[in-house]
Amino acid sequence: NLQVEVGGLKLKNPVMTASGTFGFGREYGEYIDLNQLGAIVVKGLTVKPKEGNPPPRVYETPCGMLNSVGLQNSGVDAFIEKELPFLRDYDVAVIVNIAGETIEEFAYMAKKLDIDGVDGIEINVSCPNVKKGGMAFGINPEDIFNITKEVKKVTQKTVIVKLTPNVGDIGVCAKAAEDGGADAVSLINTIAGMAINIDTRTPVFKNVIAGLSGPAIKPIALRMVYEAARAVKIPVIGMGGISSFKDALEFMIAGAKAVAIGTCNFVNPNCTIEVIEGIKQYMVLNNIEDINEIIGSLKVD
Ligand code: ORO
Repeated sequence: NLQVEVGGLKLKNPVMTASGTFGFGREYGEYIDLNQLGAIVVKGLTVKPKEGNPPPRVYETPCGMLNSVGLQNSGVDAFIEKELPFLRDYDVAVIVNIAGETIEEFAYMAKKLDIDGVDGIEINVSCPNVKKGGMAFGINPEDIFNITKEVKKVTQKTVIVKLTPNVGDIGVCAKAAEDGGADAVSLINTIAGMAINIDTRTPVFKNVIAGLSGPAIKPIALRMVYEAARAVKIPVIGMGGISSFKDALEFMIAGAKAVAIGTCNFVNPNCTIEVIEGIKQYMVLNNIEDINEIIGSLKVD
């Protein structure tokens, strides 16, 4: 059995896409069978259409990627009108990532999205690229608590809170989400990083700070997922540099009930499918009948 339940949401398997790396599934639908995914987490939405940050928006490092997209998207209404009908044609859970600038905006979008075809809401309190300096609501446990509470009031959907790693104690942030009524937490969003052009001695990104993702952040993400899973009773969705089924299993053993694949989608569009297949083979080889046996099974003396 590959089925897992994440905060009331039954997923056919624990592998989902990470917000912002999979668009709304259209492009990837040409390469892979979207029906095979545990869930699709769509690109972050804002109340109004957003142009995003000036270029460059991405920059490759030897072991990861920096991004400063700035939440470019066409807004929540365009999503409901144009993208959701496409996703509804598939038998896959749809989780909608929302990024408000105020508590009211989060609640406004969550209420609008309390409709058929949306299975879950992911509250994005962790985008590093909107305010200069890379700060987000997610660095303040009180903000996490309040936003979660207001969103929970207006939606029947599974509410997931996406946490930022740019904090001292991730357990406290995960607990704030749980106390606010979250059904699950997901982590990590990108780690604040930067790059400099040595010829011009200027920052590569206009905002100076950008979000680091990919293999470079995996050990940090794994440690934070482990800490968060110990701090809360609600399910944890683990992500950060997962590029193989082995990476995914590490996160699950550390306590993640599900995992999300982000940056690897850019490198290998078939990555999610390969991870699902790899987990299946691992289970057969190790006589594991139920994936849930693996979750949080880390042996620590
Ligand atoms: N980039 C990230 O790394 N995380 C987010 O949540 C959003 C963005 C972006 O749109 O720039």
